[in-house]
Amino acid sequence: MTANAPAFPTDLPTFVRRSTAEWQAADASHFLHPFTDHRALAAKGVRVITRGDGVYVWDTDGRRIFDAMAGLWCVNVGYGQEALVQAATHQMRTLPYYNAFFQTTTPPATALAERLAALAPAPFRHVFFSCSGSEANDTVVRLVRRYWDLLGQPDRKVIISRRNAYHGSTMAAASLGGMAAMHAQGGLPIPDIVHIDQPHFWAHRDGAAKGLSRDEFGLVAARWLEDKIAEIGPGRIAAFIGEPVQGAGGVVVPPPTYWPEIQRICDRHGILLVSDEVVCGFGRTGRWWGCETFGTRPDLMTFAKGVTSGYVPLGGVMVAERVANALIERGGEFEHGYTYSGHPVACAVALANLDLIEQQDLIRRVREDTGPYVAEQLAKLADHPMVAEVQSCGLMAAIQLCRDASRKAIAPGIALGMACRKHCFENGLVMRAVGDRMIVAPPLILTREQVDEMVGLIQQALDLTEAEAFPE
Ligand code: PXG
Repeated sequence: MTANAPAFPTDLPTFVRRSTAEWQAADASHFLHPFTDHRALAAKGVRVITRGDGVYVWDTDGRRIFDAMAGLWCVNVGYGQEALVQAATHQMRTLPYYNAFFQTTTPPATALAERLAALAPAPFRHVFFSCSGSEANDTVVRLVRRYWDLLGQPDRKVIISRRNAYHGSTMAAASLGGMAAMHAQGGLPIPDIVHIDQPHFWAHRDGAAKGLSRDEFGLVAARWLEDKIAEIGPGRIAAFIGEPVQGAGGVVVPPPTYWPEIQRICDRHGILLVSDEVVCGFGRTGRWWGCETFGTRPDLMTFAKGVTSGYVPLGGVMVAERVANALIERGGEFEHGYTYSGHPVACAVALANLDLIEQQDLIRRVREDTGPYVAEQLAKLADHPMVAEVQSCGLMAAIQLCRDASRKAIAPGIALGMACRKHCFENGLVMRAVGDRMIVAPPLILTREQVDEMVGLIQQALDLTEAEAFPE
């Protein structure tokens, strides 16, 4: 594809053929977007993305944009994969929908359950399907409480999570999440969900991490879990949940000492460990599951996004034997489920997506080639005056912007991350800003040449941000 390819392929349905301004007017009038200040968006005008190919998307003005966020951490196999389209088309023709309630299934749902069990670490042989990561994490809250009830320990209700974690936007998932702004809207968290601080070396540099090595800080941060367990009482704790690498919180890669210590503490108190693999699963960290990169043995793993590369919505919970056995052998009916649990079209697309990941050897490529190459290339940015630290893990990376670049006075009132993000968009790059931390998570099909292109675009955005934030 060239940079000047038309915005609209000629075979698109006619409803797509509107000008950018027409789309913006219709959108401002009718579409309440997620996580959006609607008044600000209406004033500015929404960006309309019309199509994608590989690692690129195009907008209604025909501009090509390098999608270094893989949509929203999900388009792992990149855009335009015909095998996924074929799988969806075939399944829609054969059987577009049937439910998994009332003692029925469909071939794609059962085949995907079997396939996921084979891909997951040994104790996982069962899966519960949802349509999203939020619903998967809601399912976790019900599952862990049900588990402890079945084991005759109904007092174990409390789930410990982390500040600045993101686990979704439904009532339970937003409660598990540690986003203060989300809790402030709607009276969250729901009861019996508590939070400890995150293993964020940079954020704690003037506090808990001061004077410590990363490894030392990893142990300190893990022991916040032990402190919380002692405070509440071990007999009341049901589970601990965490993303192997916090994604939406800013690609916070924990010190290598952190997760093994968390595992030790969970084992010691017999509490369930839940790994939220919604972002880290399906190759993002260079292994099928993020917990494999960090050496934990969770009891539950939630997933979504990369399971279908975002082509259609699907999520779920991998349930290890310990929990599955209790549910199956002692449980009777588990009063929980969604109309679209195990949706046959979504499951068929997931199977084709997993085939593609395997055929293209994407996970090994991330682990041994593109992941290390991204780390190497981004490390070169560490000397840029705007950059305070660079962190990466597989194909997810963070660039912490620096407020005292060049030791010049910073422009008053400037939001560095937002300024940098604006320069990225203007130069044809999607990079997310979390405060002053810039993050990327490109499609796993990324080539070395595309890594060079992405890092070049990031460098340009940093130069422009520096010029804006630190004028002479
Ligand atoms: N867990 C994690 C780790 C996530 O990143 C969810 C659960 C919820 O998944 P659903 O499918 O319900 O959205 C997510 C979602 C961002 C951003 O700004 C990230 C997500 C969603 C929206 C925005 O980076 N991740």
